[in-house]
Order: sequence, then structure tokens, then C-alpha cells
Amino acid sequence: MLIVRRPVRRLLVALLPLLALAAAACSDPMTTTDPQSDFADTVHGVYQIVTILAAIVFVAVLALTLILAIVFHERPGRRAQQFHGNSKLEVVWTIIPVAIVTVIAIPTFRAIADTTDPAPDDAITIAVTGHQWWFEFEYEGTGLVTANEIHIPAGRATSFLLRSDDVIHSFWVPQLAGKVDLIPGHENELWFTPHENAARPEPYLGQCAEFCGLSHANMRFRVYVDTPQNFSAWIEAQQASRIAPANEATAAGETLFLSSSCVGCHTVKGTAAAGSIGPDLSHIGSRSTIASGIMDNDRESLIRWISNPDREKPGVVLMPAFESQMTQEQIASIADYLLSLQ
Ligand code: HEC
Ligand SMILES: [Cu+2]
Repeated sequence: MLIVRRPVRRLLVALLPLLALAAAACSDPMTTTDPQSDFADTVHGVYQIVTILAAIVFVAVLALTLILAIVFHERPGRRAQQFHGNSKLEVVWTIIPVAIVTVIAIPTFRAIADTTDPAPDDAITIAVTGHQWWFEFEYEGTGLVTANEIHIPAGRATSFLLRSDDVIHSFWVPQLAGKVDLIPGHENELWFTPHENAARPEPYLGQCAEFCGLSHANMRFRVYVDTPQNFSAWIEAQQASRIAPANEATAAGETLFLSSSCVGCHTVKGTAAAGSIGPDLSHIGSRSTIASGIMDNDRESLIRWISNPDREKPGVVLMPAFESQMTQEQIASIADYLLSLQ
């Protein structure tokens, strides 16, 4: 039978929850350990080297500490004592960290050089603007503006021009790229190519990664990596201008929407709504979520959101609560109209 000393056994028991936590963190969809682009591969490479070295240092230091404590502890007939000044030992434990830091530095500098290279000429360019608390995306050269959800093609580079309208935010999609800050008055660029086989129906989850105020944790976004054909189809659908109401109910919703203050803040292409304070709603019906990923995009959520946005997302100061100005029927009719904007 394996005999483990009691202190060692206790230590193992104490470490178990930590191991469980680490395993849970790895299965999270917002993981850096399952990279799906060239950029994320590079970052993951450095991460692996650092993790392995850190694990070796951790185990070595812990083992040495345990061995020394067990072998040299005071017992009858022997006194424990400290000693000072041993040049050989000091040289050794200076050289080892210098060697470790050097081994980490080389791939790190290479990764920095690789990820800050200029984007290839055929890259798709998306201007990203951070707002408290949502992301605005503008596909350059297409007139296409959207919010919080984007589609990009697999196997082709996309370059993001990162800007901010208010405070510092940060762009981070752990499986694809980041973190790079969105800084007011300064443009950062980030580009990456999703793997050919990264296309899938589920989105890659992104998150603002720089504390930016009350609803920072609610500032999420989604990146759909499409096959090239699906991507072209998506762009084409999003470029369609006015979507005519399909029935009386959505027609009533459109009339209400266009006669409300919504038009001062939101754009719906092909109508008189041309505001630019809030997200472009031209194709809001085609998104899977609203309010930067915190609510499903369905009738009930839209009603709740329009009724009182600040209740759903604390700190939304710009968009007023409409429950005091409209009936629930009117709000529901606007929700139906918005959902029809596919
Ligand atoms: C004074 C400006 C303002 C007015 C007026 C306004 N909104 Fe908004 N709206 C915003 C802002 C800003 C956001 C983004 C809030 C956030 O996510 O943090 C927003 C978000 C939204 C969203 C979520 C969009 C998305 O992509 O997630 C919907 C839907 C919406 N508004 C509908 C409406 C409707 C309908 C009206 C009129 C009844 C209206 N808004 C009036 C500023 C406004
Ligand atoms: Cu933030």
C-alpha cells in the first residue's frame, strides 16, 4: 500500500478544489487554451511556455522546501541551524531565473513582432468604436454598420481599427485575439485570420476587457466566423436598405418608431431614422442578442429593454425608459417591428 505522510496528504486534499477550478476554467467557451486563429495560436504558444516553466518552478520550489524541511528538521540528537553566505549557491539561483526569463523573452518578443505586423492587403477592415456600454462595428467600403455582433470569414484576414467614443475599453475574443485597448483620440489596429476550419454556427464570445464603468461586465460582443459563402450572403443581406413592413402589425410599429424620439438616436436605413447615438437598428432582427449580449433578441426582452433599459443594464443613461411615455401595447408593436428588420 502506498503510504503518504499525513502533511503531504493534507496538501493534496487542499489542492484538489484548485485543480477542479482550473479544469472548469478550461472548459469555458471564453478560453485562450483552444485557439482558433493565427493570432490566438501565437499567444497560446507563449502561454504554454510560461505555464510549463512556472509549473516546473512551482514544483521544484515546493519539493525543495518539503525535502529540506523533512530531512533537516530538528530531532533528538541534531540541532537545526541556518547558515549564511554561500557564493556557489547564490550564483546558481541567480543564473537559473535569468535563464528562465531569457527563455520566456525570446518567444514573447517574436509574438509581439508577429502580432503587430501590418495586415495583408486583402484584409477586410472593420472600424470598431467602443461606447459605454456597447461595441459599434463599421465594415469599411460597404456602408454596413452594426452593433455587438459581427460576422467574419474563415481563412481570410480581418483587420480591426479600434477607437473609443468615451473612455478606454478593450477588445478581447479569447479564442481569436486580443486584448487590445480602444483609446479615445488614438487608433489601435489588430488583425487576425481565423483558421479555415474555425467556421461554425455558434459565435465566439468577446468581452470588454478594460474596466470602463458600471456596466463594464455587461459589455460583451459576439464574433461569428462564417464560411466564405455564408459570409458573402450575410454581407449582402445586411446591405439591403429599407425592409418594408410585412403586415399591418409591423407597419403600425414602424409608424410608432418613426414618430418617437427613437429616430434621434438610432438609424434604420431607408427611413427617416438617422440617429447615431445608439446602435444602428437597420437589421436588429437578425441579431441573436440585444444590449451587447446580455439579453436574447426576442419580443419579451425587447419589450423589457424599451420599457426601462437602465433596469436591465445599470448605467444606461442615454436611452430613456419608455414605460412612462408609451403603453405596453405600443412598446410591443415597436418590438414586433424591430424583430421584422432581418
Ligand atoms: C437618447 C438616445 C436614445 C433614444 C431616444 C433611444 N435609444 Fe435605444 N439605445 C440608445 C443607446 C445609447 C443604446 C445602447 C445602450 C447599451 O447597450 O449600453 C440603445 C440601445 C437600444 C437597443 C438595443 C440595440 C442592440 O443592438 O443591442 C434597442 C433595441 C433600442 N435601443 C431601441 C430603442 C427604441 C425602440 C427607442 C424609441 C422607443 C429608443 N431605442 C430610443 C439610445 C437611445
Ligand atoms: Cu469595459
